[in-house]
Amino acid sequence: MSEPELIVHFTEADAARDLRADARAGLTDRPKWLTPKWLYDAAGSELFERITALPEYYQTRAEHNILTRHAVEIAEITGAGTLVELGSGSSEKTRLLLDALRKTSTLREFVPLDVSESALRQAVTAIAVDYPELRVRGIVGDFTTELAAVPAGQGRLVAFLGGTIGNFLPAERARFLAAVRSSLRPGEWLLLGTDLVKDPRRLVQAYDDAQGVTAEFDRNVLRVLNRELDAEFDADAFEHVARWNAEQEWIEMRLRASRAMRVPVAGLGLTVELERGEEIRTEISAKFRRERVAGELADAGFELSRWWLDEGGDFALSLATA
Ligand code: AVJ
Repeated sequence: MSEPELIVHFTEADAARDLRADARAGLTDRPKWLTPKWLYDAAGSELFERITALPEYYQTRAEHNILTRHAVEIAEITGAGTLVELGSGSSEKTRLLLDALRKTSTLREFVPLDVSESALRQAVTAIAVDYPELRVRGIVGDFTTELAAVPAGQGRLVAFLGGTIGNFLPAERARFLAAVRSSLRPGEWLLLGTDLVKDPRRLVQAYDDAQGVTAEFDRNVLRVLNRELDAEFDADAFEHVARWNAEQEWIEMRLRASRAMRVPVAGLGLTVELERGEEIRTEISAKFRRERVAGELADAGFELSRWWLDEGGDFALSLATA
């Protein structure tokens, strides 16, 4: 086994600076908002892992179902020498792809990119043990800005799974896809996971589960602000709200103040005032139709080559070529 490498493009100091800028922008805006990126500290990542096992949250299982059935086909079509995974987290689903690419024996290198250095360190070590023939190069970075750091490989397949692209606003999504495209050479590949538009009741349940795990995940962002910015949010005084925005076709998570409050945020030198019932938007999670995915990929300079659904028809994987 060759030792896994870790390239740090994004340090704790960078994260702290970005969090401050985001929190200041969002908490002084009307309506107030926070960026979903900050939901994933150690506690938040653990809560998200629990979400993926909830009966209401079908996305992870659905994407797993697609990969189980089509990973070999993906390997055969792309013949990728380098697998790049954006926002890889624990890289669990990646193993399905790695196994398939290993079978077709084209794969030489795995490059996971994630903001969380600790998650990446664990993932990279585990993968290097189980796939000793691979060169493993983890990049600690923000996948919205750090794509240029992805090394030129031998025929790259960039995987952006889990439906995370849904967390971008439409303009951010367009910018992101264009950046991915410009980091690739013609003939290289993008594998993109997107959740699909469906019965709003199922969508709302997926983001407001009966056990309240998603509510805790949502409220955890306030605990992150308390710890990182010396804020004094009483997280339990916020109610978790999941709402379907039919016009935009996205789910919104919000935290609703159950009483009026003035919250000191010492690290930003400001006090956040909330009215009773006022909401802070903490996430959007866009849901897609095939035409939209194909159109947005085309706008970014990709051509949609394959479109696969899980057996329930809930989730899609797109394979597109640059
Ligand atoms: C990890 C971004 C795909 O948007 O469904 C889960 C995060 N939020 N429950 C999603 C999430 C609430 C999730 N992604």
